[in-house]
Amino acid sequence: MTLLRSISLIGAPTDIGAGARGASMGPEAMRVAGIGEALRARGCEVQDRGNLAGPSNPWQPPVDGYRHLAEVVAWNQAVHEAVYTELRDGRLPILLGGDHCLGLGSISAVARHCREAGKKLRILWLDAHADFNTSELTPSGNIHGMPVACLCGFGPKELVEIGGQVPAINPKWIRQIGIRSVDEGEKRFVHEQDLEVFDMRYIDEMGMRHAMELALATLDANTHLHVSFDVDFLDPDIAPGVGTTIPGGPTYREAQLCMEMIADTGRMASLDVMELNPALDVRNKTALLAVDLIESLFGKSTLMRK
Ligand code: B3U
Ligand code: MN
Ligand code: MN
Repeated sequence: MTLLRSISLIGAPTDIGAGARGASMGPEAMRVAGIGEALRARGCEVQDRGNLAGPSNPWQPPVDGYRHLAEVVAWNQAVHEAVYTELRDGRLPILLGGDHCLGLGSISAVARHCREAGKKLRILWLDAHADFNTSELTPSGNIHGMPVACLCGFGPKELVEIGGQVPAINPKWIRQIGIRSVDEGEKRFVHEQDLEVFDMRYIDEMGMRHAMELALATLDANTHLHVSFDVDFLDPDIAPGVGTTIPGGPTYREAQLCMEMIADTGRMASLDVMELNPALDVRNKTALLAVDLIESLFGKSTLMRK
């Protein structure tokens, strides 16, 4: 299926929530890899809104379990407003990260939009990590390991309140795919909150097709599907340009199938592309791969589909 959509690219050039520097260069690497041209070739109308502005990275240790909390709040507020504005104008926002702490600003805006438009929300979280830490559970204080918990209402007031309603989302709306690195306390919390996780063991045993069939089940014509794509979802052999590589991720073919099955639903209405780190990449190959996968997400396929 081809999605003829009006798309807005929003760059969020920061690594404020990450454990390694460099995701701040992600938006430009995606542009250099041709994201705009690729989407136009799919028949989409594309506006590049340029980059958001925010505080620089002071590279300080955690305070009370959080690194750079004030700066993370400022960046997320900017992301929230930008994503919300595009949705309100009937456009499909693609957030170019930036580290994954910004998923909070993006998804809280999507949730606000869905509340106002009377839509159901389903979130696909493609990631090696569950990103479900809190200040008590985190081994690092890095807020890119916390956005899902914050969206579900577990986190500092300034962050959980960004969308205007607490919690911004219900954990039942999320499906996590590709997970293979979860911290000890985080594991218990994922279980307690009953997150629906298709981890790599599940994908190995049952296949990407079955995982995606379940993750995409019960979508209807009134569902807004949001995809939060942390590039470290992919196996590091094919995607080395991320801050936290975890072996044993989806292969090229598995990732393509995942994207194709999302495209087939015709329901995707917003997208985050996060954690791309050009400082760790090889000749921009991870950005080129991300663009290739995004083409599939927007309906590129080998043959005409029935
Ligand atoms: N769970 C670890 C590592 C991590 C989470 N997200 C990323 N890395 N990219 C943490 O620090 O919370
Ligand atoms: Mn992540
Ligand atoms: Mn990750």
